[in-house]
Amino acid sequence: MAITLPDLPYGKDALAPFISANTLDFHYDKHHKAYVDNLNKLITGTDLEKKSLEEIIKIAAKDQSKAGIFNNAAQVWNHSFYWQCMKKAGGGVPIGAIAAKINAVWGNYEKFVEELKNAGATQFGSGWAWLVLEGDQLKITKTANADTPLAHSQKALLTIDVWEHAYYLDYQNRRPDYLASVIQNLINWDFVNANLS
Ligand code: MN3
Repeated sequence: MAITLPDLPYGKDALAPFISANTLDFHYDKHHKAYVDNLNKLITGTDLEKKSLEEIIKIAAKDQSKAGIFNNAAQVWNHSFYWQCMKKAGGGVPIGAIAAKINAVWGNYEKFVEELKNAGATQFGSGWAWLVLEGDQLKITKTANADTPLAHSQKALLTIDVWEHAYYLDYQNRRPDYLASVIQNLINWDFVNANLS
């Protein structure tokens, strides 16, 4: 069972002008695909070959000798999840069950946005900003490089990729502008609500 590159849930130009088709050409076709190809090379002929992606991540997270496998597997999962966290004409104030939960934890949407932006902006170097469930507790977190909530017994609800390859073609060094733009214009709250239930 080879790991496969899932289709993007929208066309390459669906997220423009906030994330350009040019960025998706590189980010999905080159970066995401490379993680899939690298992972398949690393697991072919090993006992991980028949495992699911989630199982591979959890096994490799506990074994330092499998760091390369973990990095590629987690990046495959994180990217597949990230694409689904966005949609054309998304973003803005949340709807559904997540809205009440966000208000219960942060008081209001504006404070939540501030914390989420801060997590992404202060992740030193490459990584990810997340909204996760830890038990019943809603949390904003950040992870470095390929690290993923799956490796920490957390349920991912939402992520924003803050590796430079996610925004450099569109925003150059202005990571905070990219974060603000994704939050305001692209977050797929239906997907977040589906993850919550
Ligand atoms: Mn990326």
